Amino acid sequence: MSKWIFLLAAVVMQMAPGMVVADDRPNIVWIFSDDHSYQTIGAYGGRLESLNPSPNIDRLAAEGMRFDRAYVGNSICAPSRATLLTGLHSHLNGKIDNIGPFNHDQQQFQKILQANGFQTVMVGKIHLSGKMQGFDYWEVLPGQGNYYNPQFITEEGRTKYEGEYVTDVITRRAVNWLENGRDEEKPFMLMVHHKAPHRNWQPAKREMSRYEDVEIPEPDNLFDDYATRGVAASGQQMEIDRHMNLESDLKLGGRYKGDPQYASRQKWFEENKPTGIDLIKWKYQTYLKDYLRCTWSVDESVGKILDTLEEQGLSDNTIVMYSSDQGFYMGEHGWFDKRFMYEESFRTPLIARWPGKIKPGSVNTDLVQNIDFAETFLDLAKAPIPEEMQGESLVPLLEGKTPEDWRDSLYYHYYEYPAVHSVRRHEGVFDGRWKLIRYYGRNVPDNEEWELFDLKNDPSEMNNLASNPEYASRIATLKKELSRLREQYDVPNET
Ligand SMILES: [Ca+2]
Repeated sequence: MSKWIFLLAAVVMQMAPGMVVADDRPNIVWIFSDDHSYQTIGAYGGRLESLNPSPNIDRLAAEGMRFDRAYVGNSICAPSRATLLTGLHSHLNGKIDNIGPFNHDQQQFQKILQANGFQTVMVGKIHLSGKMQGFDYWEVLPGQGNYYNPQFITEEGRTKYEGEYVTDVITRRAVNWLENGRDEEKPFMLMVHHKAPHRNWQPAKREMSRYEDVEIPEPDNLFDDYATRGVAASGQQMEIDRHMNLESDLKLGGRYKGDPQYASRQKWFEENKPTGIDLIKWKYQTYLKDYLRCTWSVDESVGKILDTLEEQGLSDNTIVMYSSDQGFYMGEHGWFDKRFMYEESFRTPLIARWPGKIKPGSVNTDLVQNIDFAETFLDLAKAPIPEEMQGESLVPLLEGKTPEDWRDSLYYHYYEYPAVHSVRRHEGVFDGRWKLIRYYGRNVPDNEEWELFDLKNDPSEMNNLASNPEYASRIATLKKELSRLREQYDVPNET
């Protein structure tokens, strides 16, 4: 008997710390798009649902869980990706804006997954210059990448895919890895990161007639006048009216002159010459259609990946998650782009399917944030979670068992100013109903300006209540909560 115990002990001692014996751990497929708004995903409902814009993502939601209160900590591309990998808010992972470098040497969840027996793969857009670490295989776009004839960087160098559309290439490379690249002895983490539908919203040529004769519903606040709100809302540069460019955004004239993909648009515009309100409405329609054509290809990609998992016999033991690096304005407040703490860009889609674990068709309304993703992946892999990571694992939520002490507020902080789109620096707190935002620094009156919104009665955030004395105690409570969050997340005092 004691001999058996000795043998067992010897086996255990030879295993690496944290290593799990029999692999009952799920594979993870993480599909991540760039600037994909929840408003353009059918499963989220809303004014665009009737267009049926995302049948495959909707299928994922029907078979899994939809998170209705998933948010980011800093609504802009590269910082959101840095948070995804590190599980840290921007001020601690160092990537506060799109401009500064990302320190790849720091701790990232994929390094821990790899050390714990997972195969780790990244295909697509990461928008963090420098060599990826912790991936067995990576193939990424340089910077923003190109929609057509895209180049990809790997450990070995660059490859250009002539005559191809970026979403198709990313899908095919991911499918190819699932079919031919796997080590069947190991669970895997496959990250499929789309460039689409990032500005300037260039669709696959085959999609140009989609939505051609459709009138896209407008948001009620397409003609927002920014009354009641502070200088940041009126001083931004992301209006469809004043800042959306006819050539680079809407593909009229200049480099698009004579391009057959946009010939009928060009012809219509020359014949009709819309101005004033008509021009804004035309820009809105054209922008939304190009965007939805891009997201259609992303949705097709989701379908192909789900089909491949099924064909490979992997569906049952794979959790598939879909999200975006942040939300986006689809004409709400008259805008395109992101950056603000207002709902459309602060919120992001999050959908997960995990057969046998997630109840099909379920909806979660807990406050979750992109600081939670890294810890979720580690928890799924039964790998150790570093103390420093700032989120919480979503695994209990996926299993329908939200902990009693789950967070009841979120911290947000946007830094990139002065910069493109001119959105002032701001931070804030959101408790699921009340949102308090503090704009500060350059080009903010008296260096500080506050906004308060009641999302229950004002879901479009049109009515800033910050200067209304009736809400003084509400503001005091939220300011206290903001200070508490700053302390909890180690936000430096100078910001
Ligand atoms: Ca983005």
